Amino acid sequence: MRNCLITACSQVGILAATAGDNGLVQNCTITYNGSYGVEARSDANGTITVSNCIARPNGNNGFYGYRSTCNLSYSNGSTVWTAGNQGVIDIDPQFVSNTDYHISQGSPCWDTGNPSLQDPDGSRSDMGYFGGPDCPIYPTVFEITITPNGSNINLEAKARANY
Ligand SMILES: [Ca+2]
Repeated sequence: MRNCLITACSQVGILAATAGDNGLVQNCTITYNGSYGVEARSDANGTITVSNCIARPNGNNGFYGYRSTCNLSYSNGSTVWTAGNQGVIDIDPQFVSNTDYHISQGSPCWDTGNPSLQDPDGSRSDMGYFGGPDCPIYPTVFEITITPNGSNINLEAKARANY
């Protein structure tokens, strides 16, 4: 699971509860859910590898490993029984707003993701949905030219990548 936004779930944002659940969760923003952000609790010792994620605020801890391994790195959220924990912080990610999950300039998630991953601009990866090599890139239109052409019009738009 890469570059997903998981928000407003009534319970856990991402739950690994089936025996043998294994997987990767990378560059996800998991926020405003009713319970844990990411919970690994299968009974068969699965391993969920979580990197470059933001899991706060949520109704319970950001990352929770229980009877299964939550191998965590370069992420932002509170932890219970997680493994690894390199580069993990628990600080306000400074979203643009409660409904816009871009991180603000100066956010502790800016350029603090896994140093082996880059953002599309070549910088060190950011944590969260808008970071990492697979982040969504939206065009921001900054110029529109409309030119009459007989009974039609020609429309030209210039845009830059925005992520
Ligand atoms: Ca970056």
